[in-house]
Amino acid sequence: NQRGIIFDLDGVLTDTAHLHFVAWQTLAKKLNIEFTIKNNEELKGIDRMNSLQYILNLSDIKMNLEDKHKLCEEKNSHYLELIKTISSKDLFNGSTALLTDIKAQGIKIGLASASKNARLVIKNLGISDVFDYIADAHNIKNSKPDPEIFLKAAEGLGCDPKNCIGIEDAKAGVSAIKSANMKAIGIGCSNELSQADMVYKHLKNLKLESILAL
Ligand code: B16
Ligand code: MG
Repeated sequence: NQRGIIFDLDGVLTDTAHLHFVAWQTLAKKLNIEFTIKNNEELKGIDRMNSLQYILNLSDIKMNLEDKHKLCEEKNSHYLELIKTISSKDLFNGSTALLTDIKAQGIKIGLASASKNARLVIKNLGISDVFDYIADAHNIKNSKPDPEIFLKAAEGLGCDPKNCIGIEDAKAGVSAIKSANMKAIGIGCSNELSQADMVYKHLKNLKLESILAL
């Protein structure tokens, strides 16, 4: 009955959303598409290609797949430049304490991130060693809200999904956790994340005792 806690990365342990925003907005400007911070909210948890498609849908631009891949590459090179500056000081308050408490209880820790850059981000944050298993956009086929990434993480941890708890900041992510038959903790706005079993405004408000009481 091994227990596991599976973390989303962007928006749960650190805030890379503003860096994704800078990179997408630069690209949108080039295409003459207006892309706002509010639009960016919709991209949380959404993979790269689907994010580009969302932006193109704000205009009437039609594009072939090859060109879309080129634009994804371009956005990603910019994003890679931006995440070079990330370090442990970018971890959200409370993350290190929570991760340490979980480890001390012998509970497995997994990562379920839609980002292909997840390994690089956790390396820069200095928390690579914390994770017993990493599921990211490289080892799954269907993106959130499909449960695949959380199921993959549970399997990798050697845990039954019913003994796992997922933590997410995105609506699509919370849906993915619930479809995987796990308990879901939302980080952010309770109206937005109403599908979650409990919601905290910030990770620092979340304590291990509350997670285990779920
Ligand atoms: P990349 P998460 C997601 O990460 C981000 O929330 C989302 O905004 C981003 O588009 C996606 O990763 C893909 O990222 O272009 O780096 O592969 O929240 O699932 O950790
Ligand atoms: Mg997220």
